[in-house]
Amino acid sequence: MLEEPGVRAFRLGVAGPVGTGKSSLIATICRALADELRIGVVTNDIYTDEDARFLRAEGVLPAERIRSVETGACPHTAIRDDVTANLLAVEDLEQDCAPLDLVLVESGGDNLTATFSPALVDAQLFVLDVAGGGDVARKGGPGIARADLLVVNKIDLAPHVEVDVAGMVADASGARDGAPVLALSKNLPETVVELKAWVHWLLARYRSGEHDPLDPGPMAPHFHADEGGMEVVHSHADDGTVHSH
Ligand SMILES: Nc1nc2c(ncn2[C@@H]2O[C@H](COP(=O)(O)OP(=O)(O)OP(=O)(O)O)[C@@H](O)[C@H]2O)c(=O)[nH]1
Ligand SMILES: [Mg+2]
Repeated sequence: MLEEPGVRAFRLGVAGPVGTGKSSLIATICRALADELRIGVVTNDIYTDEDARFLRAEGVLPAERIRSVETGACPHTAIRDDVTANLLAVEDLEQDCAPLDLVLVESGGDNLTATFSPALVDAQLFVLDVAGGGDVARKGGPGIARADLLVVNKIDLAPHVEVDVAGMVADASGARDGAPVLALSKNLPETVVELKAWVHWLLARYRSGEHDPLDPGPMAPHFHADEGGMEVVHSHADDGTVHSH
């Protein structure tokens, strides 16, 4: 539990394309850790509160610890560009249900470019699905490359969709300079144990001050009218991206 009452919770974002298993993963974390940590959840849906209703129906947490934000726009807007609605939801949740150890924020399902701003979460995981194809991990993007953890999810389905999980994990590790990749299935308890261990590890690092929130991007290719045209390539050294001007 919290070392000091009143300290804000560790905030962990869960992003990834539509249907990759974000809500199920959150339900899995809640089930696995409910006896050890006080957890709250904020879900984001574009037009509904479907994900919050799913989690309440799963009975993984007291209903008042599950809040929803209806974004009404591109999912990444609410987790990256203007995080106000989410930040208010997280802060209200932390206040109403204090003390919480962990708040999970689910992004609306988006494409490969969606990542959380560090203004909203302390760390983030990005979820891919083997059923999306073994090549996806190689295609890269800010979440795949720089999220704190990349999850290759639904590995129980791999034989049915002819995906080589070990190959997909190796591709993902290659795209991440060796940063952690977890092959997960909610139906394979040994993988859930690994997910649980990762959350504990990161929470311990956060509490001891060793964890630095990272902004994974994205920095989309763009041009500036007053710069030297399309041939100029420069690097944003602070976030590691390189792009053309
Ligand atoms: N076989 C299998 N199915 C899974 C697993 N995880 C999730 N699913 C299924 O995948 C579907 C989508 O899961 P969700 O958790 O709703 O996915 P999501 O990413 O939250 O979806 P959106 O919020 O709509 O983007 C559901 O039918 C889940 O039951 C898994 O590990 N194995
Ligand atoms: Mg969901």
